[in-house]
Amino acid sequence: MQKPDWKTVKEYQDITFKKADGVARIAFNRPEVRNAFRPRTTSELLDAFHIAQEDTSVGVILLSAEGPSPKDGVYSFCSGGDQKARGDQGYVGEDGYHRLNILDVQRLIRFMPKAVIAVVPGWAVGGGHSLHVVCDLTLASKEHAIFKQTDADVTSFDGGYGSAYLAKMVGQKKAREIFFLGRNYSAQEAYEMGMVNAVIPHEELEDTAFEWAQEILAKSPTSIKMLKFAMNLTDDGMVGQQVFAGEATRLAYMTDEAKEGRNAFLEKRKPNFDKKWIP
Ligand code: S0N
Repeated sequence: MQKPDWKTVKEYQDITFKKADGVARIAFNRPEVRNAFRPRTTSELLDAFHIAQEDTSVGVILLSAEGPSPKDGVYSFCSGGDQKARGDQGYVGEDGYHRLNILDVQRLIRFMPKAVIAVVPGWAVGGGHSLHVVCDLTLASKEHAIFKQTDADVTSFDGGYGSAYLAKMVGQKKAREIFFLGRNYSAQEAYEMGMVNAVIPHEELEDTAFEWAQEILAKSPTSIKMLKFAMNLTDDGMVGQQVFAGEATRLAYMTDEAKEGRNAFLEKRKPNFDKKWIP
């Protein structure tokens, strides 16, 4: 098994961000609160994901978590919105404004032109559960991963990808059970429902995620991007069409027709498209 030689890309307070051999690893780093996210965490995530998106040497992103908790040794992926950062009008940032922007993070993952793998070492709860749902693949620790939806316990609910897209993934009845009852599900149960790709012995989880990433990196980057956007399209409406069609336009730019269109305009003449209406 190839061992990654992780190098820090940028230092943050609430997350870590490393990369090795074409793989970026962005990880929650508040294990003492089960990796709950506060406004600072979400802005750091947005920054790191933007950097990973723009970095042409990165082809796959792992969304993982540091841990276990120094307090009690418990592992977690993410326990959702930090309830201690929640004022009477919502989650309060250090600037005093009510914001969380976790949905911006979800959209970045969803529209990321690269595969994003959720690596779940422990609790995936509330908004943390929704984040694994929106990732392209999920790998879970056999011994420690627990999947749970508490949104309806704390009146902080995700009515978008976290619930509606989950229902497409595991079926309507199961998704309603997950949200309405808020039970704990093991990695194996999550796998059987279809929301986890593989259940991995805890000690091998990170290396296995890196290995899956290497397998994806061996594929054609354009194919991975177009397949991801094609699979997103039907659930994302006009925005899904926009994202997919934008890539079709990018490919069209590479044709002789496109060069002729641009040159004709710049040279102030009529374009000669050498009309071949290829079937
Ligand atoms: C994760 C749980 C099940 C773990 O239980 P366990 O192992 O018994 O540990 P605890 O003793 O409960 O916790 C250990 C320490 O960690 C703190 N902590 C845990 N989770 C959080 C949290 N989410 N926020 C703040 N602190 C947390 C505990 O307080 C404890 O600390 P100490 O030792 O100091 O007491 C269990 O912990 C649990 O159920 N946690 C809460 C899970 C939860 O309800 N999360 C919020 C759910 N909602 C969202 O995430 C919504 C997200 C969102 O923001 C959003 C989504 C869609 C649309 C809009 C929004 C938006 O608001 O912007």
